[in-house]
Amino acid sequence: MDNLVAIARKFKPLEKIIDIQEFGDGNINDTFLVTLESKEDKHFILQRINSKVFVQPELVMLNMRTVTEHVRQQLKRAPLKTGCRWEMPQVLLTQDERDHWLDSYGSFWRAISFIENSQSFDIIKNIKQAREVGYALGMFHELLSDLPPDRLADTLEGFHNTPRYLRHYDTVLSKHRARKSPEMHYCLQFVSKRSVWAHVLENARARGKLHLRPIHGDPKVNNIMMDKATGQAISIVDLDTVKAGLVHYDIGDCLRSACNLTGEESNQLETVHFETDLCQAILKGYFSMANEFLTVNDYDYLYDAVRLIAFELGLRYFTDYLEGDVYFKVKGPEHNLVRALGQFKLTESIELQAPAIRAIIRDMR
Ligand code: GN1
Ligand code: MG
Repeated sequence: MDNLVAIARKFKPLEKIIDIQEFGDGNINDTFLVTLESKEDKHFILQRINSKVFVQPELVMLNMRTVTEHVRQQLKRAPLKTGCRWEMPQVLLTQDERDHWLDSYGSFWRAISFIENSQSFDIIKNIKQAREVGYALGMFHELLSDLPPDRLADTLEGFHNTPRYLRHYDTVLSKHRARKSPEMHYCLQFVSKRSVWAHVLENARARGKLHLRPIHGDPKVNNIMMDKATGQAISIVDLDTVKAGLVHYDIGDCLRSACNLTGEESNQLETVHFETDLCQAILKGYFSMANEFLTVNDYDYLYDAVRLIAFELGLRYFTDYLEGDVYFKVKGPEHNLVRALGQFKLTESIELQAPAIRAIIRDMR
């Protein structure tokens, strides 16, 4: 704690720190909420970046600053309607104006503003919230739609490139010698049956049907902040994976996380189900903002996107389980296996409801 206070002071040397608590349940970085005595900005977020995952964390900061500055300029040019609140998390600087601080162990620390009077949810409570979640992602894409994607550094090579995850999985599997449980056999078969289809988005990109744009990379439901008083979505946080990608990765990730009322950390695998009414509300919210920049081809791949990102996350969890939990933080030896099974059940539920999901997407055009 003393150490954390000293680190927090690097970013707010003049304010009295009254509390520091672990915050959220991110799978990669270590996150803390710092409470200040100050009357205005009472909180900020302090994070230690996992530099095994983000090997050039200074580029992560650069991307964050590029994106937040772009949105600031954009909102200055075209302010939102009155009554609409939209905030971007801001990078806080140290006294000597750096966007991070390296401690004596070489850990990379950074501080981000906290969106006051807001909350996020791991599991959506109603249709109105679903619409707000979609609206937030649409707003984010819309605000960045004129930022050239090559202005953003590639901070995580291969992120959401499913064929690349499959290649890594094959390598890991070829070295795996331990006995395989029935659950593992289920996962092995599950992946093998879908490994050809899993190239769908990257193939479309290679054929020039889909194009790179600035994306969030991790717009899961609990990264969307809602105003505590109005319930309106007002921000999307966790900008670590902002970089060039397909908007399909974002739409797929948002839907796979928000339409699963069991949540991705539950072991109640038999209740995992993809909720199409939530999917419809999220897409309505999304398209209320994001109609302008999408092409006909973009719509054609939306069903595959939601199926693929659920499958891909299952594959990433399962690979990490086989590899000995080297990427995602875990609470026990079977944690990544249970998470993988959850995402594969969700993929199955999406597949079983394909006609309904495709019809919902068709109605959005
Ligand atoms: C990781 O750490 P967190 O929770 O923000 C992961 C995402 C996954 C997510 C699943 C850089 O995000 O891709 O969808 O876990 N982030 C990275 O909960 O791999
Ligand atoms: Mg994240």
